Amino acid sequence: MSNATNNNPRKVLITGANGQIGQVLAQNLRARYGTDNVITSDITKPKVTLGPFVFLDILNTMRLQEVITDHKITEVYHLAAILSASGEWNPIKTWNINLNGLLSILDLAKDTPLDKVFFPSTIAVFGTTTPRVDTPQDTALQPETVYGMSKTSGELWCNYYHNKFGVDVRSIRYPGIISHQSIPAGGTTDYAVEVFHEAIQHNKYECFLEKDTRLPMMYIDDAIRATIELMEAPAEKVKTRIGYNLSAMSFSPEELFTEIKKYIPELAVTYKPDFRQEIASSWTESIDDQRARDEWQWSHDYGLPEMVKVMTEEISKKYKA
Ligand code: AKB
Repeated sequence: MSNATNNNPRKVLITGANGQIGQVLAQNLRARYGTDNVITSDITKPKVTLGPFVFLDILNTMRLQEVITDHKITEVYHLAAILSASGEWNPIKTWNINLNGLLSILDLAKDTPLDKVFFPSTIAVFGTTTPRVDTPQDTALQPETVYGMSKTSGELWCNYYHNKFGVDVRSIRYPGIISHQSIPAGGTTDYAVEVFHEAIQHNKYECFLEKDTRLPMMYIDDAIRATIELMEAPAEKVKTRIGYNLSAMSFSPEELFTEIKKYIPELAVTYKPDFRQEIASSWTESIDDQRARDEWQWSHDYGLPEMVKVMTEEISKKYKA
């Protein structure tokens, strides 16, 4: 990724910025485009504010319009969403937040200076009718969670607004994201972050998935770099306006715990699968991301051993401090 450009006219808004991806994305975009050119927003104030922040409930369309016009926003990273596990507790609210917020943003992008939108999609768009191994870019999308349904529909709306109104909207199907900066909540892949905290603090972990459930995963630095590289790619390279498949590593809980035990041999794991097992079993286990590699030269840096090393180091530092 090249360095930040000077005289950058970009003015970025991140919605749902308090979440796992938003916090790290904001930090990276601020380093590239300047602190004041990146406005974070959410429904609650973050514990630490490192730049401009506004309160924004994504369902309040008037407020959204006000923020976008008052701050002369040119790009929105629309991260506000309810994830797969939480979504099942409140399906209609999840549908409204995940889809209606996106529709308001796409519609504003039609006729305001807002000219670029990022929509995070997910491996949750896949379902049991999708090929499980090396899942192709163009494939069956019959998700079984409301989160997956909202993201699949969101992808189609992005494609529609691009084709019909020329909105420059770009999207990635994120695998499970593994990060040390925050503890994610509400997702099915969260176990892969939780285990580091439990292992380092207590030498034990009770896993809510079966030991052999393999899922696609990605380290946060790869996810952030992919997002920025896609958003900065010349428009003519971005030929796909539904979510790009993106891949870095795939592992099962057992494979992850074996790698962690190289650093924490005392780690004792038990398995107690809950409702999230059914969600995980409906997703695919590895992803073919050749399209992203061909079109905008995506490539990942972190595999399982590199990710476990950096996660163990970073989370250990946190607890020592
Ligand atoms: C979740 O588990 O819901 C998310 C995702 C894969 O989109 N991490």
